[in-house]
Amino acid sequence: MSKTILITGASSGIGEACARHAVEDGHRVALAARSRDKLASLADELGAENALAIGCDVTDFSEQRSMFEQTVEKFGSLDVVYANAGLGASAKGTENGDPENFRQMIDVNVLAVTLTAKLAIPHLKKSKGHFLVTGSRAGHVILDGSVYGATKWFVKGYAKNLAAELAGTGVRVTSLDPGMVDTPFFNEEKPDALRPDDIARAFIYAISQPETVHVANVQVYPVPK
Ligand code: NJP
Repeated sequence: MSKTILITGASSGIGEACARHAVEDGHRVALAARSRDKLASLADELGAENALAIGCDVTDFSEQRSMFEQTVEKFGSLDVVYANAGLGASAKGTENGDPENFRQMIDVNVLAVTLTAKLAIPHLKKSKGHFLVTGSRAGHVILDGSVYGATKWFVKGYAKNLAAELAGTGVRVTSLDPGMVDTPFFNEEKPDALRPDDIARAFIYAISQPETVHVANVQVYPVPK
């Protein structure tokens, strides 16, 4: 069945790859991020009937509200919402970390995810839809002093709490937890890392299950060396 899918952080990396795979699979996508130019050229490539570019800073609740309004106005309904926007640490650990970077990570990786979920719920209850969020391997392991890692521990716990709140509504919640992926998230290339397409296949797997199947968590890691 063709679905309407809203993806935050769709201007590069994992979100962009998920959007491409979704359209290849016959779905329609609303693409959200701050980089309007990148979104516009991706939407162009995917076709105006399949894709809508929406400039949105996810830390701003009113911009997110407008993102949902624009999506439903164009496509009529909303089946899948993927809270994928996120950013990493500018330095390792807490002692050497930059307080402004701590604030940005918490705003985007934690607060914005809760805002996306809050706004998604009424739409997803109507469609018996699916909420996904990008966690991380960093939310499963101890990384010395890592504020980034702790934001992803939040994501792991929050996805479970949200699934519990939505039990009985037909809405499913999935946290999608990658290991290292070669994306602009890093300032240098990561040849041994996963590719964004590897995560996009997991995304498609999660949203393609029958209504009776809840994929609660998908962990996708590079094969250990
Ligand atoms: O990184 P990147 P990934 N408002 O930098 C957007 C997690 N993860 O695809 O606003 C709206 O290519 C930004 O768009 P823009 C990671 O924590 C990654 O790797 O235009 N959007 C861009 O589209 C994150 O949750 C790895 O700058 C905002 C996107 O976020 C997710 O994967 C491993 C925004 C980031 O794309 C996608 O990251 C792992 C804002 N305020 C988890 N701020 C990995 N790469 O190894 C940022 O375990 N964005």
